[in-house]
Amino acid sequence: MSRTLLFIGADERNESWTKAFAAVAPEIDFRLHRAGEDVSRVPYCLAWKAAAGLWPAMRSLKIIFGLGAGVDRLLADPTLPRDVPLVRMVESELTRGMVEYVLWQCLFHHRKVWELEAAQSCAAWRPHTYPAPWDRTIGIMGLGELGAAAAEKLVEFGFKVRGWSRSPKSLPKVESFHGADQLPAFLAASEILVCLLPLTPETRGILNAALFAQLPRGASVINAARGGHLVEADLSAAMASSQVAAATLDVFETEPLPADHPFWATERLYITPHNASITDPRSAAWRISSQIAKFEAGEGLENVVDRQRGY
Ligand code: NDP
Ligand code: OXD
Repeated sequence: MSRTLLFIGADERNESWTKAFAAVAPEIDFRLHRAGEDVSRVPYCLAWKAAAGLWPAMRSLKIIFGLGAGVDRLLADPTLPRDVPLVRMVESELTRGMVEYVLWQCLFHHRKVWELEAAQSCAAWRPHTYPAPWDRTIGIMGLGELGAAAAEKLVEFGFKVRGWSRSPKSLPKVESFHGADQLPAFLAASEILVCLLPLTPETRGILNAALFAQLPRGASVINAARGGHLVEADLSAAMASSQVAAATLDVFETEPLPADHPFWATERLYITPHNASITDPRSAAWRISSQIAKFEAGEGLENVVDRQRGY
């Protein structure tokens, strides 16, 4: 069987991916996609999104590997083959990077760094107090690959951690909530709310006015999942009324965030450019090549997206 893996990435990291596969998985015939080439016999591809007409042209596909942990963009394409397994990205460096981001931002909001910024801007020596981590509750929406790893790290730091997922979970020292019925109870004590949900029809727009109103007054919101989770105007209103004191957003409905977007100038709203975590080509090449080897040996694939659930 041909082991061609077509890379449909179209980003400035093409060279890193080529080098990673050459170093880690030389048995894979890794090729960068070129417009107009014959793709009818390609068995494997690694994609973030494909140009119009490309999916139907790939008639021999056996596995589609998603370049990201989130597959909402791929699933939104009605031409994506429905009968080919879609494997999302799960790799140790992507998880480590997200844990680092969540810890960094939770500590930032826990210590209310904006108070220091305000004091420094007028050369004022103004020591402010903050609770111990065990008196601070962090709520994580989504207790999957990334949310569970982030929760574990926050627990290690001594925070009170609670998580919300679709199905019940049992994680050491994490108070778990699940389903729509338990969302209000989960939110009621979440002083720092972290969103690590996949974007699905059920979760689109979940970070909205009704949700912000259920948080403790002066809460912080961190969205590292997808821009589509957030109703932007609702966050602006919640921050204007101080119901939400501060926020960090890594993801946006429109990316790059337009230069004239009001978020750039919103006080206590911190922006990172969708780089909370980044897939590592070497670690990903290793994961993908081992999945291909297992698949060819007749073994099952891991991290296959459930098309019904949308993640
Ligand atoms: P997983 O699929 O492993 O986890 C998803 C979690 O969300 C699960 O716990 C799932 O519940 C829960 N969930 C899904 N739908 C609902 C719902 N309707 N109500 C309650 N809980 C729900 O995903 P990952 O942890 O790997 O990734 C999460 C997201 O992070 C990705 O989809 C992507 O959008 C984003 N991401 C962002 C990056 C960035 O740089 N900003 C980098 C990587 C990912 P259950 O466990 O019960 O199924
Ligand atoms: C992802 C991302 O989903 O980088 O992996 O956003």
